[in-house]
Amino acid sequence: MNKIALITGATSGIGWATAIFLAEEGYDLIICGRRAARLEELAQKVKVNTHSLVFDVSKHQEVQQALDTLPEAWQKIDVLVNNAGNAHGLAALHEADVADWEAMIDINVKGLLYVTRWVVPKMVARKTGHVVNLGSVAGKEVYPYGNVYCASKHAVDAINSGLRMDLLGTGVKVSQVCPGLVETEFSKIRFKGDNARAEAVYQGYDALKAEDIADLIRFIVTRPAHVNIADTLIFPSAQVASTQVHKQP
Ligand code: 8X3
Repeated sequence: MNKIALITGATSGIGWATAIFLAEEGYDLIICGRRAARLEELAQKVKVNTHSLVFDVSKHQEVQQALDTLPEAWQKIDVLVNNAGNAHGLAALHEADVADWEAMIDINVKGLLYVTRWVVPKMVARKTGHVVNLGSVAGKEVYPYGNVYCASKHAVDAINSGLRMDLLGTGVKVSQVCPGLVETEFSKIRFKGDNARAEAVYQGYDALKAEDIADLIRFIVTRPAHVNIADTLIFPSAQVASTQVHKQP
């Protein structure tokens, strides 16, 4: 049996591209998300064995129940890519929608924890494994109106470091990928379908593509056993910080 990678949020963007790149590396894939039809489409596209799990990462019971259905052979997960996550809204904290906060904390933080809590004990038992967490530049700095999204990604940053410390000596590696501006569904979700506003985020420069991040994840998981890329920050060349982007008119 090939090595196995489990990818959350595999229905689009970075998760989708990572599934394709890890399949190219010969990984069998457990692809997870809420949209069954998209997982089906992805399963058809890759040339490796796949197992699709449809669940909402923010619901602890759903996460556990879905993962518990994995056949024994599929439970030997070598790589966990904690990719599921999004921004909801961009607003001053005192004016923001509480439901947006709930979504970001539940998905970006608690969802990542739920999946990790299920997968990592099995990695520890096998003395091998690699967790790759999708952080963000928003986990390294704060930008105006980003408040709770930035807090959720700062939490991922802390969880990433804490998990690496807790797993010292177990044979399980922990890495973080922190992208800047990547052109995916990210802004469409943040701006709740206001596509003109979402598209404007990526205009006037060459934004990163989902494949650029997937390529970095592929690099990270294909290093030799003695090498752990603990953390990475990846920007488009036209960006140097969350609020500093060189745009052509
Ligand atoms: C995505 C980066 O700057 O759009 O996490 O929030 S940013």
